[in-house]
Amino acid sequence: HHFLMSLSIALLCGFFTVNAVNAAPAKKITMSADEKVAAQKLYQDNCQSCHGVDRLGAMGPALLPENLARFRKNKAIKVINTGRAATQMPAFNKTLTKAEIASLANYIYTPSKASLSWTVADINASKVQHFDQSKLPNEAQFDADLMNLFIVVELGDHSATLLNGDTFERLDRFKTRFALHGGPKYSPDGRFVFFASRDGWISKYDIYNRKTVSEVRAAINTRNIAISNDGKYLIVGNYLPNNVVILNTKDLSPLKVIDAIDSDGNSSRVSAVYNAPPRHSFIVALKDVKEVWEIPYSDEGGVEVYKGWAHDYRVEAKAEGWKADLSKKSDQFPIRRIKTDDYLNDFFFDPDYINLIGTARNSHNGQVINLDTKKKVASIGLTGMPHLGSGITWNYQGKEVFASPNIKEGKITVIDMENWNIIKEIKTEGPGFFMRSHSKSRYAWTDVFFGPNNDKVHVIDKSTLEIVKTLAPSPGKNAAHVEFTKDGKFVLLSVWDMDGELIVYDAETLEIVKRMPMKKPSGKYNVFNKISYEKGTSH
Ligand code: DHE
Repeated sequence: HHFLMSLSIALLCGFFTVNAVNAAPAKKITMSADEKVAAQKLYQDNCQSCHGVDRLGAMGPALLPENLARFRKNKAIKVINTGRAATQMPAFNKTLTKAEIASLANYIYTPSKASLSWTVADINASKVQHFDQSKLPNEAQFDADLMNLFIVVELGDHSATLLNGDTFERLDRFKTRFALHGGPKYSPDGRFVFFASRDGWISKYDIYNRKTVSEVRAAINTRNIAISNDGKYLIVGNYLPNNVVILNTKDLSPLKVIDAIDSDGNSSRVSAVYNAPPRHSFIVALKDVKEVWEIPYSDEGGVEVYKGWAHDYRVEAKAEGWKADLSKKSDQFPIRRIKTDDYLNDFFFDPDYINLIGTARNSHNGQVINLDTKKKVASIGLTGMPHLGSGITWNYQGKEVFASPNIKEGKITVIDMENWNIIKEIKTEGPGFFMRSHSKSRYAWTDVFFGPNNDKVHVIDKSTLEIVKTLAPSPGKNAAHVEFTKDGKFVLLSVWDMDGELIVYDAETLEIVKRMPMKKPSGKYNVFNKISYEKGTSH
């Protein structure tokens, strides 16, 4: 049922090493009523001022089973005992007894009795305006190629680095919200970047002024965000509550909250949201129902701007109750429902955004669904657990191919996108998580995120589909996630460790050019590659 979650448990039990991910969903914990009352009192006296009423989070992260699913309880006990470096979290081992700390740790893994609703009023009330945007200069306050900047997320101390992609010098390092996840999203001009934290915080950072300008809490437990082509709208996909929230990027005010409910009335978690640029729409992946949604967002004629579904748009619109007049505020963001045969996890889109490739929950088969006709067009016999979300495409012998790593088996699967046949499975030294390339580079890079070889990365020649080199950037430490510079000439790689590094490689000679110490750097995102939807990168 909890597919991806159980996926991370399976991975943890099987493969994860110390520095990868602290993700082990907690066992269901039960406390007697008396124990709970005592623990609640302890919580109110010691934790509430930072972690919020009803454990919903405040300055500190939310302490609810849903938000802690990736955090082992013994790690929680350790954090309560000794505090957390570089945060406001103090050590409680001097003021609380061992039993009290154990009781608190149990308490935070029990469900909250408070109704876990998060209304528009809550969203509005959470808003933090750090700077008045209208008073900030509209030119970059530093000298650099604004298209070749990088944001590097450093998970280790919940920070991010703004990096000059020509000189590889830091332009800024700033605090982020606790536990960011998914790629941050840039405004189409590259000036602003939006981050999402697992606790539902959305932060808007003004690159030109190197300032976090505003923040809002859109939900209690969030998956990821996507931004519209025109940069006006940001959609937030959530597990708690089961909904998507559409924000105005100008001031992060909520424009619409859409509960994730299928046409039969069943509620579902939202596993992810995506922007589909040629369609002028957001795609919403639903975890617990057999539907995928498309939400057209354009104000210029709404759904009609996309030619692909003009053919049946009016018929469909009528059948599904779409409102034709999308210039009317209340009619904005209609839902186009696409019913699927199976629950779909982990998505990838073809470069034209006509087909969606998803893995079916039980069979792990790839399902190809045409978004225009809403029909399944092919099934791909995939084994293990392909990580489609990290897939990339390139041109191989005159045709478009799609390649994705596999979280369970040591292989990269390469698929012909014309007939959906598997062309090749490239054997790797273990299961991997991320994959990257650039249209100007002949190589694709992939990590070996899981297992004993997680310090290795493979460099694959895109024209032969062979591994040409296996690197060990920092032996013994997990190496993962690369991104190219704007021109494809350099590759930035993470040594995913508390005592980690960002390593810059020459993309052609594969020699190291620079090493920068960083605190568990995870993803890194190049402005140009992201805003131009470069084929070798994530979107
Ligand atoms: Fe991610 C992206 C889902 C666990 C780091 N991850 C994504 C995206 C999805 C996703 C749907 C694409 C969203 C986007 O970028 O807008 N991730 C999931 C899961 O379902 C899973 C397996 C379980 C979970 O707990 O959510 C999961 N992810 C992890 C991790 O354990 C990682 C390694 C560490 C972490 O940060 O929690 C992790 N995920 C990332 C990163 C990206 C990402 C760094 C962005 C990659 C990119 O290059 O764009």
